[in-house]
Amino acid sequence: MKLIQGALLAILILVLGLTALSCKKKSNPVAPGGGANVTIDIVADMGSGAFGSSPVTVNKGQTVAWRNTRGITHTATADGGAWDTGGIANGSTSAAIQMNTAGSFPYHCAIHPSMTATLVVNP
Ligand SMILES: [Cu+2]
Repeated sequence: MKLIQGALLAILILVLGLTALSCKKKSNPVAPGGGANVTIDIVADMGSGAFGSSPVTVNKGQTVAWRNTRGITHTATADGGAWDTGGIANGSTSAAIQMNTAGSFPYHCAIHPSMTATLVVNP
């Protein structure tokens, strides 16, 4: 009988431990649009400084997202059309885009063409 009680206690502790672990995961949700290897902040509504630091360099296969800290919608659109975030509303972060082609990618905001920057993808 004592052996069975001991086994039940062990199972109870195990279940409580697993429950605590799963609760911990839920308390740290991935932010919408988060999880990219690199996130570039949009910090102005015009000019070559609009996308924060530029150029930003990533490795091929890494993901990049853009976070809009401004009051109006922007995009990050590769000049050659290789990728496009679509509209990023104020306070939002774009989907993570995986950069599968090495090279230097000048890009701009499709709504405000004076907003320019460069993303470099290392092979
Ligand atoms: Cu814009």
